[in-house]
Amino acid sequence: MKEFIQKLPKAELHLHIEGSLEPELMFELAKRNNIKIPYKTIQDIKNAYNFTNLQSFLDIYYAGANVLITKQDFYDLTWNYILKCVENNIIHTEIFFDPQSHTQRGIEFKTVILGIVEALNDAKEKYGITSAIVMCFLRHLSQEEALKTFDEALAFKDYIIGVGLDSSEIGNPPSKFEQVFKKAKEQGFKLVAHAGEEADVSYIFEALDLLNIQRIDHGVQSIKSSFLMERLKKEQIPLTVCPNSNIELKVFENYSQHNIKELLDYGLNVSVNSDDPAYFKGYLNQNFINLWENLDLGKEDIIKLVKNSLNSSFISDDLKKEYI
Ligand code: ES4
Ligand code: ZN
Repeated sequence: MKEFIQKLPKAELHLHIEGSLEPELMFELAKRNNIKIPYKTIQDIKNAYNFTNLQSFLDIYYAGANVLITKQDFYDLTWNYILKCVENNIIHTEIFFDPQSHTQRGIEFKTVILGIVEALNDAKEKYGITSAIVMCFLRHLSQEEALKTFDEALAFKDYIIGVGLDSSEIGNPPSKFEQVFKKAKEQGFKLVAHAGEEADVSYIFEALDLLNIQRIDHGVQSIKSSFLMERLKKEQIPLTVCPNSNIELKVFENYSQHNIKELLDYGLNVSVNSDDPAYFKGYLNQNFINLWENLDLGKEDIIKLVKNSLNSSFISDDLKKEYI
């Protein structure tokens, strides 16, 4: 089965590029840029990755991102993830980045985006991997700050396919960002948002009805509303589920408690994604393997999950036909 999973050509739709920063590269960049990090060894870093909820992870994730300074750093970060795509047989990836976690530290927007874009161009050229970039707004910050970031992004519009919403969910509902999502829609951006990762289903309803999103990131709390489940099924709204993330952040106690199989069996459009693989013990294949080992998943289920991700991607219909 491991070989079967490995060999399937896959897409990834929910991956924070800053969450692919491996401890080894964090150490190297800290040294290169003369940045102090609170760890003496790579093992120290790994020991710190012991989370109790989303916020306990985010604190460490934002601290880790402080080592990213130059365009080359963002290139190296992205290139290392591309090498993992090759290992995992990921043929198409749609990556999130958090510009505000960098611009807030005085790093220019263009430094971040151009480093990422250059690596993704090389990925296409060297490995034929296709990709897209989705810019996320940090929901713990204000809508005003999101609007400012949006205006800054317009100069790089051609590189950004869509906008998303991430960071601390509870207490920061989608309704806080109605205006900026409306603007993004008017400008032709695709829309996604993290919703129902930890917070209740009202966040998912708001994301759908107030922000008009086309995909829900996580969405595993949907199961608590049969009304919502019916709607998600009927409209085939994609849910980009991240099993390792949900276990590491204690959304579910263990893999056998994860509800992805129930969502799939109900007829929802769910896919498997790695979220922040450097922090959550593994890349895409490992997510599938963990599900396979703990849930009653057949080969058909795995194929369906992979097809869902290719189908729900923002690639052109022509490319979709080629891939599926
Ligand atoms: C994230 Cl797992 C998760 N949830 C919300 N925001 C995030 N940013 C990076 N990883
Ligand atoms: Zn995420």
